[in-house]
Amino acid sequence: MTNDERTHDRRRLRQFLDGEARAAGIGRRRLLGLLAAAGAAAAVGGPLAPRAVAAAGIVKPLPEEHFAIRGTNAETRFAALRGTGYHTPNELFFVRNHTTTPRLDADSWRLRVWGSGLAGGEVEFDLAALRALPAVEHSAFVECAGNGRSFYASQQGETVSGTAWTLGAIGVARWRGARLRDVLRLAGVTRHAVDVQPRGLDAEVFGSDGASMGHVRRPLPVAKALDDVLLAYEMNGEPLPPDHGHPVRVLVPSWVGISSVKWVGDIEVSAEPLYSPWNTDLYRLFGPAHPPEGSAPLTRQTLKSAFELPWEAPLAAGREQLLTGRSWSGAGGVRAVEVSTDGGTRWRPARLHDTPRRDGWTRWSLDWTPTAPGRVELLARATDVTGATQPERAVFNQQGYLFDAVVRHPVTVT
Ligand SMILES: Nc1nc2c(c(=O)[nH]1)N[C@H]1C(S)=C(S)[C@@H](COP(=O)(O)O)O[C@H]1N2
Ligand SMILES: [Mo]
Repeated sequence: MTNDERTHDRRRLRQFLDGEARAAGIGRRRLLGLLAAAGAAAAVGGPLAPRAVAAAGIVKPLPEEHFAIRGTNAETRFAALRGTGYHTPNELFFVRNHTTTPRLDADSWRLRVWGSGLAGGEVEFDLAALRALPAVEHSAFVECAGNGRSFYASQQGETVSGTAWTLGAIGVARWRGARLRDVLRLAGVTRHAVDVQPRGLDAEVFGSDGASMGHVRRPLPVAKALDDVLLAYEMNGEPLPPDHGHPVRVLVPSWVGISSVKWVGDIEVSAEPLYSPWNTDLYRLFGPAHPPEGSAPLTRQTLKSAFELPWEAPLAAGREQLLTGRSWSGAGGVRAVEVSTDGGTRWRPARLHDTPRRDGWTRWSLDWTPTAPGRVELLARATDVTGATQPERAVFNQQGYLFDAVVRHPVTVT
């Protein structure tokens, strides 16, 4: 194998780890080939080892008890959220990076707003200009569209591409910043504008055959951009941390995480529809249940529930356990949660600790005294304010987005 080929294979393996398998056109069989080509050393301890990649790419500490490392990404362990309160502490918040966290200087940072949807030319903002605008605080989740993806394989026997998240690619924070609406108005947005496309200052992303996909960017319809979108510079009362977009990120409440572009450097305002890999090949639904060109670009997140318990948690028989968890929906607040401790035969309502909160989650709990030792599957099923309830099975799509089915969480009664 030539050096070039090896570099190419490593890059493609890295893309797979980054969750870009479909963009890179890597199937399962090809992945196995790539793993073999990269060599056992790379797979277990070399430069491609997930921990080494993440250590190089994510700034904050990633203790084993708080995070599972997945390629360039770090998934929050749900068990670590127990007792942490409503908002996810910044140090526990999951990180999803297409490449690596850039170190940007807030003083020299500028936001350029430009494009055919403006009345005049390009307008530039610095951080002081954003801070001078009315500040808005919005409590909202950021959740990856692929959160829960691993359950397509483990529960439904379906092969999908992308980062094999369990349920921890979500966090809820208090975001504070300027309204995108105010910035667009100041920049002279016209009634001809249709799409608004923020772009990140992190490194370019490489797609199939090593071709650049450019910087992370995804068009947002102007109606959403003028509604509740923020240019956030604070997260839970602190300046935005490096991994979450310092100094400024876009925050698009209730929508798939990719919309909330981190490290935003410019925003194109366009009188024509815009396209990027992140609203064409990626972040649409492909598969037998969907049109050949894929679904419309994804917008709102779906309905999910998670227990704040380790996978295979040991629980003592004959002792009362307080089961806790969280449920959330992109369609509105969660108004009811039922829990089954017998694999799905009988369901009991959980106690809710939050009123239904749009763009947020509802914490819940339930007492349970396991009787006989053995393996038990715990299930939690949420209903949101629209009346939607989590189904038993999620509708397949090739990239494993928007998993919404009830997850079967195994515990071991001892
Ligand atoms: N510039 C940039 N913005 C980005 C990304 C990225 O890699 N680069 N990842 C996106 C994805 S896929 C998700 S799910 C969220 C994750 O936000 P977090 O890392 O703050 O949790 O950021 C989005 N914004
Ligand atoms: Mo994501």
